[in-house]
Amino acid sequence: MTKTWWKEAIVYQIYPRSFKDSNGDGIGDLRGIIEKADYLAELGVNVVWMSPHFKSPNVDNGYDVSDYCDVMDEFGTMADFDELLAVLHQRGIKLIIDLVVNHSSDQHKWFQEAKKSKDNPYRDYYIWQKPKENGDPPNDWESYFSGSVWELDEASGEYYLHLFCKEQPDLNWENPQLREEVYNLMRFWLDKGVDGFRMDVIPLISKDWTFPNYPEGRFADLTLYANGARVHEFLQEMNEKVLRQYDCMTVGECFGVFAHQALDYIGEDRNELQTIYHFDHVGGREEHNFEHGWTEIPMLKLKGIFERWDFTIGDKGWNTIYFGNHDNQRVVSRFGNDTTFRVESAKMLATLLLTQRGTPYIYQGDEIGMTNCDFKDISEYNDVQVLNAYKVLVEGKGVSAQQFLDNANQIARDHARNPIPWTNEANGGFTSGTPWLKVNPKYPEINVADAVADQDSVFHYYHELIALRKANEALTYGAYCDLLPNHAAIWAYSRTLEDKQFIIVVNFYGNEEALHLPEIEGKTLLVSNYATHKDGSLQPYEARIYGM
Ligand code: TEU
Ligand code: CA
Repeated sequence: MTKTWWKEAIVYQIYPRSFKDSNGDGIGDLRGIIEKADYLAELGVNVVWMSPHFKSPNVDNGYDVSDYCDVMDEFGTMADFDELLAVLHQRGIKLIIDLVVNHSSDQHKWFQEAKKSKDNPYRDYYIWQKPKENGDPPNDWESYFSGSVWELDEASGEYYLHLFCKEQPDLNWENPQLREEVYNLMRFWLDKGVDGFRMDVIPLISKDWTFPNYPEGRFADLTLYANGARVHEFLQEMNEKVLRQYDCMTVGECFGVFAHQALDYIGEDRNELQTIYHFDHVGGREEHNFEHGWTEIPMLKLKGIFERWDFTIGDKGWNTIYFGNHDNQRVVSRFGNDTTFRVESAKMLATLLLTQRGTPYIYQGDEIGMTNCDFKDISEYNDVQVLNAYKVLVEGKGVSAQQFLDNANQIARDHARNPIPWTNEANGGFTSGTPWLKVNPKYPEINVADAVADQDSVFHYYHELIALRKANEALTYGAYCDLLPNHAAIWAYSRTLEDKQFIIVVNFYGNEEALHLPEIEGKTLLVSNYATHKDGSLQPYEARIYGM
């Protein structure tokens, strides 16, 4: 297997709106990230993925782009961006940015033009369909953000497609001119020196132009939009015309791509993307919605998913490891225990994140063990996903408001978007003004300054593991082997490269567990989230890393 920097990457995801506000308007910005560049260097990460920083009316917080080659007003200027890139590069940190080209904002010049008339040159940049005879939309598809995917444009009498909200019209990738526009904007950023792209919902760019209704039994199965007939042709073209010309990293957000399809995107012989990330362990809409809530995934199933992806990709491609991002709840609240064992379980999850085969992604705030926030009322949320769902389910369908709020308080994306508490001062030191989204009220006890000051904190554990991974190729490239595949509470595996081996053992739950693992005999305990250990058992959420 070839060794490359992006396989050795330890990625830190920044959601700029929530990271650090530098000018008191309550919104995180690029200068705020510049202020904290030393913090990122201290943590030890070597790649930052920054969520969208482009001009946007912010219906979906930047995932609705109105100018791909300019900076969002609230975030600063192009000069700030250039400085941020330089400041990161000076610290040995590469920067990958978001590429959101399944859809644009309805405020983008292209869409504004497209709406003007059916023969406007930009009309075909989007996806228009005539109504059915009775005036209904072309089919029964549902949007990721509730309601039909079709919005009627009164002036022309045609519907346009939007898989997300109506302010995010889908772009028409069948149009070669649109594709050239995308390649040009990619070159614009690459020529500035950015180191690659995280590609938003990239498997959705090729549509089924027959626009069939959902097949029987799969109503509102949103994975059906993925892997369209021409997606690989488009990605190969993008690779040939742009990506191949640069030493850059790509990671596709691959909702609707299952393990058996992964190598079609990332196989080293495919010339498409380098890496993708899947949703198997974070759930689709069936397991995870505002009406019925959320089903916890048993660890046995969880490690099965990781094993399957590792095995399927093998040495023909490269995997991605993550437990959370800006679209999910906080990892310690979701997979760990955010009350009694917050610190222990956050460290246990860090252990799993940073010792598997595949590029790990740390989501901002997880390195200090941030928890979900307590959202009490619909007015406390900002995310269009939860607000739209409230309208459709509570105001439209009669779902009880309390039931909705209980579910939202577990799964809403805003849990990951609460501002980072930098200190124990007012608003966690995130802003001197009024934060755009509530600061988690736990900031007096969970904040960066305290975590950095405390040698036993989650922060220092992340720091230690990052350093260990960087110093040991076996933790990056070593083969993964599950040592207790049938154990329902203990996740234990080896990572082996030539004559180097690490054994990782974690107790995923809060009960003490008996441990029989001959593989650790005679090995040295290198890292653990507990100061003292018992021979034949693991304490709640205990994690250990053994080496030679
Ligand atoms: O996410 C796509 C996506 O599938 C999620 O919005 C999904 O619906 C959600 O995780 C389920 O809870 C990407 C971005 O990451 C997201 O922030 C954007 O809102 C979305 O695309 C549209 O651009
Ligand atoms: Ca600001």
